[in-house]
Amino acid sequence: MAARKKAAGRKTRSKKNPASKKGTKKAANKKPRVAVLMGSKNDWESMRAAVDVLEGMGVGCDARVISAHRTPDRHHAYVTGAEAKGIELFICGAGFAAHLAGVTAAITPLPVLGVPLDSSALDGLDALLATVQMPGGIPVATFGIGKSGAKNAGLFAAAMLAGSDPKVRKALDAYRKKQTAGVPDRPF
Ligand code: AIR
Repeated sequence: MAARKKAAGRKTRSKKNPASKKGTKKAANKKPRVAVLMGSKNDWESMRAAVDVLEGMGVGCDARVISAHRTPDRHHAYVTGAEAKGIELFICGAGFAAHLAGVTAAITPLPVLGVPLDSSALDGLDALLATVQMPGGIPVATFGIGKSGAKNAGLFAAAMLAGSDPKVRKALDAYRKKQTAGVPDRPF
């Protein structure tokens, strides 16, 4: 809820691609391989963590505000047309009754990574259960609640792409190395 207040006060980004401004320019310049969908522009504060990680590794993202509930036609048109445009996987973040990842997985054979967001009075527990509890047959790989879940979804997406892309593999190895080097021996 603190996050919600923060989100309410910040500037919004381009409706078409919230990643199109400063700090996330590379994502807009590269041919997108990962679609990062979110149910509301207010989710960007969390979901940009996925975009930041991926574009930091040179992977283009297409960040979109698409709601399974509020914009079902936009959702269907985008998801069904994504593979033809070069999208290889989806990261979907939503709060409340978060059906975005599940409904996306229902209409695409591409892998769907789900991020439950803590935008409701239940702090994301509702979104976690809605995202993770998919009926057998339509999988959604579900991550932790909120920004850290979005970051891990980005890293997981990079790991998936790294299997067939040596450049992404190299970037992922470098990311890990830097992270390890940044952990101090002592807390003071
Ligand atoms: N949401 C939007 N459409 C369907 C869902 N589940 C989610 C958004 C956001 C929350 O509802 O993902 O986290 C509240 O959206 P808003 O726009 O009211 O802030």
